Parts: sequence; C-alpha cells; structure tokens
Amino acid sequence: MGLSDDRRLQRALEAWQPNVLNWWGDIGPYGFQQKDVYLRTATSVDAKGWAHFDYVKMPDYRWGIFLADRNPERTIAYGDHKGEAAWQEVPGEYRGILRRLIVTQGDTEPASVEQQRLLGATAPSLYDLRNLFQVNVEEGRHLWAMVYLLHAHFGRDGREEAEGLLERRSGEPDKPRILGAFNEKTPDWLSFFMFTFFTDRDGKYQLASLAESGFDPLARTCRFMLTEEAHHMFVGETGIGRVIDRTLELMQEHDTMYVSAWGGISLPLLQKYMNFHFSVSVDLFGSENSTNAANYYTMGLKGRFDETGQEGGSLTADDTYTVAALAGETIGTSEESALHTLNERLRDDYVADCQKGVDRWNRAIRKAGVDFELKLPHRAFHRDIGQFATVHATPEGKLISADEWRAREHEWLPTEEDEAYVRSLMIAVREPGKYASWIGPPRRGINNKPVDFEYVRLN
Ligand code: BYC
Ligand code: FE
Ligand code: FE
Repeated sequence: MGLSDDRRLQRALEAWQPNVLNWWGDIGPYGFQQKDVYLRTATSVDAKGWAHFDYVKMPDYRWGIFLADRNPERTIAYGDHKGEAAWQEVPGEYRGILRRLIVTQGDTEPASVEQQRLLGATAPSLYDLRNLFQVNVEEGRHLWAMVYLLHAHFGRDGREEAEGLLERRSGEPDKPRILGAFNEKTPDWLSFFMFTFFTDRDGKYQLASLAESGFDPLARTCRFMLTEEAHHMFVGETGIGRVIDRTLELMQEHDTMYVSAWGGISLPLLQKYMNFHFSVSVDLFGSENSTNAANYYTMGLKGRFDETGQEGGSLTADDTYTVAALAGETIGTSEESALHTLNERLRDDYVADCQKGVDRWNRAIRKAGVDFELKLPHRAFHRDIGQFATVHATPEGKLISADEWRAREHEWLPTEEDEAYVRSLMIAVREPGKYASWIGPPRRGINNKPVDFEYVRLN
C-alpha cells in the first residue's frame, strides 16, 4: 500500500470509529462502562506485548488491529494455487467470495457481545464479571480486525459491509445476524459458560482454517485472534468445571442427585444445556456436503484445521472422506469427495476437541465417586443445518418420529421451567472472593493475582 492509500485508510477507519463506539454504547455490555476492570490488553503481537494487564475502563480499551508477523516466504499450501506466493492483495476473481467469508466471520463478533449484554448484572463473582468483560472487549477487537480488512482491501463495498456489521442485531427478526447460533439468547451464566465452551470453539476451528488462507492479511489476522480465543474457551471449560465442583459438593453434603433445593445445578440439568449448545454450535460448520467448502479450498481461501501441518499433503479431487449419512431408518456412513465434505471434517475435529473437555469434567465426577457421565449428544440430534435437519434423533442418535420427538424433547433440552430455575439462581455476588450458590471458586486468579483480588472496582 502506498502512503496516500494509507492515509485514506486511516481516515476511513477514523470515520468508522464513532460508529463502533456508538454501537458499543447502545448494545454492548450494560452498565459498568465507567468502572475500572482488570483487563488484558494486547499492545503488539510478540510474546511480551500481547498480554499487558491493568485496570482499564472498557470504552478506553485499545482495540488495536494486530496481524501476526509476515513471513515473506509464505506460499499457498493447497488448491489450484498451491506453491504460489501468498496474496498480499485480494485476487480480483475471488473478491466477492472472500468478502463474504470475512463478513460472515466479522458478523459473529458483535453478535456475541449483543447476546451477552445483560450478564454483568448477575455475575456470580467479581472474577467472573472481569472474565465476561475480557471476552466482550476482545470480541469487539475481533470486529475491528475484520472491519480493517474490509476497509483496507475491499474499497467502497467493503465499507458498506462494515456498516452492515453494526446494523444487524442478534435475534432481531427483521435484521438478524447471519448464522443461527448467534441469534439465540444467552440469558444466564450457565448459557454463557456453555457458549464460550461450545460456540467460541467453533471460532477456534473456523479461525484456524482461515489462518491457512492464501490471502495473507486474513491469515495473519486470524492467527493472532486464535491466541485470544484460547482464553474464551478457558472461561467456558473452567466455568462449567466449577459448576460441577459445586454440584458434587452439594451432592455429597446432602446425599442426593437433585441439588436444586440447595441452589445447585444438577448434573442432568447440565446435560440438557450441553445438548442445546452443542447442537446449535455444530450447525455452524454448515452442510456435510458443500460446494462452497470445496470452492473455498480449491481457490486457496480456506484450508483444513492445521492444513500446513497435515501429513500426506494437500487434498485433491480424487481424495475421499467418510461421513455419517442417513440410510433409511438408521444412520450409517458414506464415502464422499474429500473436498465437498470439508465442513464435516472440520466438524469432526471440533467434536473431538469438545470431547476432551467433557472427559476432564467426567474425571472430576468419577473422582467424587459419582456414577454419572456427561455425554456429547449425537451429531444428528436437534439439527437445523445439513442432512439431519430433516429428521428427528435422540441424543444417542436413534431416529424417531416427529410425534415421539415432541413427546420427549423436554427430557433432552432445557424446558421453560429449567430455564426459570437457572434464572432464579442468577443473583449477583460482588464481594471479592465470594461466589454464587451454584458455582465453586476458580483454582487460581488472573495473571497470578489471588482469587479474591478486586478484579472490577465497583466504587
Ligand atoms: N446458520 O454450503 P453450506 C466465532 C448457510 S464463530 C445460518 O453448507 P458453507 C465466534 C450458508 O451460509 C466462527 N446459515 O455452508 C464464536 C449458505 O448460505 P447461501 C465464525 C447457515 O458456506 C463465538 C447455505 O447455508 N466464522 O468466530 O460451506 C463468539 C449453504 O451452506 C449456517 C465462520 O463461520 C448456519 N449455522 O459453510 C464470537 C467462518 N450454516 O450461500 C465469535 C466463515 C450454513 O445459500 N464462514 N449456512 O446463502 C464460513 O466458512 C462458512 O460460511 C460456513 C458455512 C462454515 C459458516
Ligand atoms: Fe471472536
Ligand atoms: Fe471468542
């Protein structure tokens, strides 16, 4: 980019900044905007600069735009352009499709902030309140990162798309967010922990695939976003882990599976929340069989998870991949074109990663001597996208009729009463080192601070 282009870009981004601040004020975290929050701010991409901790008021958080360092030798690792130098500018023939990928990615970031808007009011501790705001400011930064790419590389239509990112609203019927899960509600902290465990993890897998993009500025941006994503998933995994700790404690104290009389979240209730959040999150990977996915790959725009590290080199049109498939009354498998089943392959990688977290929760349950196992539901359960959207299946993956589904759905997904109960637990706790009835303390604090540190200064 030349200097004059640079100045034009700078002016465009400066003109855009008030829009994002207005959006943040209108629909970002409710309350606490003038409070000091102990936040991590990235000041550069190197090991020293990316984790600077201090008290910051959220509107003053630095939404810097960071691209991982450029490797001038980088070549495209797969597809029709394999071996060519990575693109520093958008290839004309892929402009529309690349813009759409960036817009879809960018749309999820403000959506999640909107979904989490009201959670501050009912945080189970100051530690959790701080983690919520850390996630929120970083999703705001991810929005900036995508807007930067749109402004810097897509001219006028990029600027219009950037405005669209602030015009759509999570859950609004006439201007919804693009992807399904981002129009669901995150009305309570159990949902928030499930969201950061399951839905932010889709972020990890999609960002990792885009980090393999032949369009180098996108690849470098996503590479850096992944470092932040790790913390979001940590919030989810440890959040649910702490709910389990507390539940096990109540179970032992009162010798019962059903801990709601003592303000706890029973393991079967937790399982229902898992079923819901897993199923809406696996939808985010798209259809099992997708021409879009094949095109993204052959065009060199989106790779597999860890594409560059894959043994056996890149995929060709002759490669095949085994996917779950409907076969009459049952679910079998089918051998399909590897390029067309890239969504399903990424979903497989994702499911395996989710399972690791679930295994860790189950270890804690076993260690407490409790005979209960949390299970990821079958991928055919409660789907809205892909082949399984046309059928009904139990969490075990047995196909059932629409009538049976209606009769038994309440066994598997949170009911209104379940949600009302969880809502009734959402009482804010704001004394450092104290926690709500339904969640245990964290094992350790943030940045080596004690767990009872004043993570948000409320006065
Ligand atoms: N909801 O060919 P198909 C994150 C549409 S999360 C609604 O199967 P494709 C984060 C699809 O758009 C990561 N619509 O899909 C997490 C297509 O529409 P058209 C977000 C859906 O294109 C937490 C049609 O159905 N990043 O960062 O192969 C907090 C046919 O679809 C859905 C990305 O997603 C759905 N669930 O794959 C904050 C990466 N699924 O063409 C942030 C960029 C599919 O008929 N996006 N459709 O109008 C992509 O790579 C792809 O767009 C998708 C879909 C993987 C999402
Ligand atoms: Fe994000
Ligand atoms: Fe995230």
